[in-house]
Amino acid sequence: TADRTNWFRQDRFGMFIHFGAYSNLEGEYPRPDGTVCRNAEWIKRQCKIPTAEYERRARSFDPADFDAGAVVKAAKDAGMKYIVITSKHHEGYAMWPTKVNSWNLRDHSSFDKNRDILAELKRAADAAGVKLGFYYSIWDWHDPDFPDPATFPKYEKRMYAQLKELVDTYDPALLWFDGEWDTEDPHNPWTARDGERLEAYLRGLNPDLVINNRVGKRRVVDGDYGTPEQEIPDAPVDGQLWESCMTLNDHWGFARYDRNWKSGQALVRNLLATTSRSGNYLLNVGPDARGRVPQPSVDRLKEMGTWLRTAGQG
Ligand code: JFZ
Repeated sequence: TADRTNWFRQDRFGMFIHFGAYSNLEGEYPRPDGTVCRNAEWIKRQCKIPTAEYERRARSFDPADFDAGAVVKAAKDAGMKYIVITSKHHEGYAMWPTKVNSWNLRDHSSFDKNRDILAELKRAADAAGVKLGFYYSIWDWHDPDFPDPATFPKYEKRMYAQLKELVDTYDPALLWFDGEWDTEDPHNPWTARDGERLEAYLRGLNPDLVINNRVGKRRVVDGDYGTPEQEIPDAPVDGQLWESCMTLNDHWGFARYDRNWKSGQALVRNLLATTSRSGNYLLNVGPDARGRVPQPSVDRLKEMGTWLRTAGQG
């Protein structure tokens, strides 16, 4: 563990990217009755959007302005050393051309069929010396085999196949699991044993993969590091490595109505509070429907980088 997490202990500061079919709605679902339901990456669930309607809305998803070079530059200018992008969030939509199903950015969108944003990010990140990792949700709202314990093994097989695609195709440095928890959804069949098995499988694919603890149900013993969310703990739990993830405003995915941006000063304070307690800081941006990182996010990242480069010099 000590060896494979060396870079992670060094790098300290990363960019989280929440980007999916939900981004195409930009946080708003106009209901048939004329009211508007607001959410971000949970919009399908929270606004009870019927699957057929959600699929219809994903058809027009065309993030043509996604610019991997600009994303990596924004991260690098901020002082970030690694990037973790959602390869598949709870909605089940794959952001790469998976062969496992057609619920993905190549086969179910209006996006250029020759583009692959994960490949673009990988290339740009490699060129800039920035590491790339993937968020992957175990919980899947789209796959009909997920919620039924009788069919769950079929889903699990597809999940393993998708993860193998990700590891083989993009050689990620890190995997960030999520959706392993017991939610209000009584149908999350993920067990402690499933987590152990998955982690062992991934270690077999690539022993250097850094994996977060949400791969399993046991939090402290599963994976390489803990993941407190939107909070900075006082001290590590049981000596475990940890990484605190936070957003720049109040949402992970893009929400056009959310202008509650944290100040550059507050962000620097959070970064220092985290790193001074031996934690990593993973700070989120949510690109819009066209794939652009919102300007207020870019501005704040720039401010952080400027502060980091000039602190104590002025
Ligand atoms: C999850 C997702 O549901 C959310 O959309 C986002 O991706 C975030 C980074 O992760 O939300 C969580 C996950 C774990 C906890 C709470 C919210 N938790 O452990 O308390």
